[in-house]
Order: sequence, then structure tokens, then C-alpha cells
Amino acid sequence: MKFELPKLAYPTNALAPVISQETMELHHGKHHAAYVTNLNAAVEKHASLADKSVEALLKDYKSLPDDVRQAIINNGGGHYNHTLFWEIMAPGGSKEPVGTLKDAVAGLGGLDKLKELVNDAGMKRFGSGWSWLVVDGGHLKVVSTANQDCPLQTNQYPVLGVDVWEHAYYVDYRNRRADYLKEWWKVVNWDVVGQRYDAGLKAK
Ligand code: MN3
Repeated sequence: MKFELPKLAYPTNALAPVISQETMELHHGKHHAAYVTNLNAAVEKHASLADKSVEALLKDYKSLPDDVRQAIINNGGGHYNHTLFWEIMAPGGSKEPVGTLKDAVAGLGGLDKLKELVNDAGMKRFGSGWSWLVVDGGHLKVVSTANQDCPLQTNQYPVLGVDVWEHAYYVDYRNRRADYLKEWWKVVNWDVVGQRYDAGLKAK
């Protein structure tokens, strides 16, 4: 197996009550695991893809073989997006942006405004998808994507992403996506988000 399900850096009950142990076990142990399995199955069909990272596969998705392109977008995106999602959450961590990210957030109108923009993009995403903070051409921006589409596909560097698929919140919040989005900020690890912002400024 080329790609593997990453281990969580915290126990599955560590984010409760914002995200329950049951949701974490299903979301990481079943949903994310399935994306990894299906990504491996797609990549194994073409020897030319064997050495490519998930980032390279997604960035260069237009050149993927036709028979596996959509499977790699869906499952490679699923793998990359969820890996990021687990990493930017933690029971501890900074409670607000620090360092260079702090200044960029101020440029967007401050932390409360940023949360409002990300939550609004998440609420407006019809069906399944993600709301993102990305670096696009050196600037911090809020965008959303459908399904498992990844900002890397449009040459944007994902800094923070919140999963708005029903599987991310239905056990804990039922149909109340707005409540989930409001609570979710309590478990954001701004230290990691800040590191991703710095990496995004340097990324091509
Ligand atoms: Mn998910």
C-alpha cells in the first residue's frame, strides 16, 4: 500500500464535546480509511503514478489518465483534505492566530470576521464539501469546494479547512450545520494553521 491512513495525534475522545468520540471513530477510522483504500486502488492501475505524492496528483490532475482521474480527485482529495483536517485540530494549541498569520487575519477584518466568512462559505456550500482558508497568489482568501475537491487543484494552498459533509457533524449536531461550524473553532490548533500559512506563502 502506497498511501496510509495517518495516525491521529490525539485520542479519539480528545475533541469532545465539540466532536464526539463516535464521530471521530467513524470519520477517521471508516470514511478517511475508505478514501485511502480507494486512492491506492486507483493509483495502482498505472505504474506512471507510483512515485507521485498526493499533492502532485491533485495539482496535476488534468494530466492523470482518464480512467482514474475522477477517482483520484475524489479519494486523493479525501485523503489530503482529511489529513489536513486532523492536523489543524487539537484539544490544546493557541486559541487565536499568532505570528505572520495574525497580521493576515487582521487584514481580512480580524478573527471574528474570518470565522464569519468561513462559516458563511460553509453554510452556502450546497450538499457536501469544504470551507477553506487558502493562500492564493500570496493573499489569504476564503473559498469553498464541492465534494472532496481540493484547493490544490486550482493552485491555492489550503491553510485551514472545515469539513461540511454531513458525516462530519450529523451524529453530534444532526442537521444543524450552523451550530457545528460555530463550535468547531473551539478545537482549531492555530499553531498548525499558522505554520501552514507560512508554508503557503512560500509554495509555488
Ligand atoms: Mn469528512
